[in-house]
Amino acid sequence: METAAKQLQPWKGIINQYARYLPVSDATPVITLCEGNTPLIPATNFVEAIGGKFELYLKYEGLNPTCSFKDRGMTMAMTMAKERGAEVVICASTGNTSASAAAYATRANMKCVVLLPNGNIALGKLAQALLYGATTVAIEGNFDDALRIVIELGETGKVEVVNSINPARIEGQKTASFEICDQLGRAPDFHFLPVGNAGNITAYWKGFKEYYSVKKADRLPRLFGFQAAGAAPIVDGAPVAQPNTVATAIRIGNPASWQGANNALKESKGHIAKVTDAEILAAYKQIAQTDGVFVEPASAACLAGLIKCHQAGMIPEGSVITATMTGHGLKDPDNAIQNAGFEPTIVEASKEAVMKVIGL
Ligand code: AN7
Repeated sequence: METAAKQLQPWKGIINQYARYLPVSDATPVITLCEGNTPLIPATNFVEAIGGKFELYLKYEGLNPTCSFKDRGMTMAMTMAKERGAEVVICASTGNTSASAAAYATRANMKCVVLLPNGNIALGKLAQALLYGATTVAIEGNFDDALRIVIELGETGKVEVVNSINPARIEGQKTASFEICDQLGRAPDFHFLPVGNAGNITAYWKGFKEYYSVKKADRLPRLFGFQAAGAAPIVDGAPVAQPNTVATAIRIGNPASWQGANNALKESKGHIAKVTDAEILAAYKQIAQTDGVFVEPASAACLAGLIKCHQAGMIPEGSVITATMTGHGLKDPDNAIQNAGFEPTIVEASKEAVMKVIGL
């Protein structure tokens, strides 16, 4: 049916935009919330503040429909699930995957079950899963426990797993690399991103390689990934039994796409390192207060990493760097309020009282 929206809105989501690079056909029932097309924001003040002589662009994935990069993978996973006739989807999540799965399942008229680590989910993400109407199960364990249970449930054949072990997720998420190249008019020299379950670093590398192979990009970037110090299995070379970090999104001790991350790092001559919670929170505050970009702590992990790499002299002058800001800062209002360094000043409701407080 010809609809008014066809005229009004040129961007119809990542599957429509990049169909030729995705495993879809004209008959595929696309489940979309018009995700993707997120801005690539120059972070000039941040670069100046850290004394950098390079260009930094933030791929602000917090502006996706459920406010994280997960929507790129979820439009594909849910579309494939629908095409196969699935009725129930399930995922384990540190929060963002569950928010995205819940929203896309609703659009697909599918039932959605999400398993969350009890007490370790940012408030906004929990609010999303509940409001979109997912069956929300908080397990007394961590993300790794939840993912193990989800994989076991998937083996029953009664539910469709939409975690990034589902290859459709990686296919969707690789479109962020395409967009970066399209927006920059070239590929970056370095791409920085946080690493948790390692699906995204796997997907970005796949995307950059595919775009390079069809000559849509002129070079291959080096991928630089960062884990939180208390949840750094890939850096440490062994699973972490009790992962812990203020960046709950990446509180993961046994990443499902470990091999994919290793590949990306090796093939791109990349680098993976860990950053402390203090470094994450400092970068989190800095990018908000220098450039007005509000991200969640996990996203800031890669900026903390960039600061360290710059200080270690690892970034050549004139480099073009992109970094994925994986999730919106409003996902985690508790951390924002605790770490802003500012509090509202309460005064009586008069002009004089306000003038006194603001120093006029
Ligand atoms: C904001 O939602 O794993 O390395 O269950 O939410 O691809 O796992 C979230 C991961 C980075 C890490 N930043 O990406 C989940 C989940 C944010 C995230 C990551 C996540 P991956």
